[in-house]
Amino acid sequence: MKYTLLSSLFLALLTSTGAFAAEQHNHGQGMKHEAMQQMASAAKKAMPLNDGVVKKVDAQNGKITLQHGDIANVMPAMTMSYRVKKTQQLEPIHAGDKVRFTMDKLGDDYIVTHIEVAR
Ligand SMILES: [Cu+2]
Repeated sequence: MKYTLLSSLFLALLTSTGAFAAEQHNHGQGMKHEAMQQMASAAKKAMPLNDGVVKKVDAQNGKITLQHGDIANVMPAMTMSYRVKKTQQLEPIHAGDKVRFTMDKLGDDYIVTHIEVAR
C-alpha cells in the first residue's frame, strides 16, 4: 500500500514536469510573434512610391483596383482592390491611368494613402 502511494506520487510529479515542458514550448510561439512584428515594422519604414495601373475606380465605395508589381516586404505583383484613405483622392483617377501610390497597413487591410497619375 505504501509503495503504491509513493509510485502514484512519483507519477504525479512526472506529469506536472511534463506540463512545465509544454508551457516552455509555448514560449517559442511568442518569439515567432516578435519576429513577425519586426518584419511588419520593417515594411512600415519603407514606404516607397509604387507604380501601378488602374483597373477600376469605385468612387462610391472609396475603392480602387490596381495592378501592381512586386512590392518589397509587402506583397508580390498582383491585381487587387484597395480602399483609399479619402474618397476625394479618386477624383482625378480613371481606369487605364498609370499611377504612383503608397499604401499603409490598417488592421489586416492595406489602404492607399497617396495616389497620383504618373506623367
Ligand atoms: Cu495585394
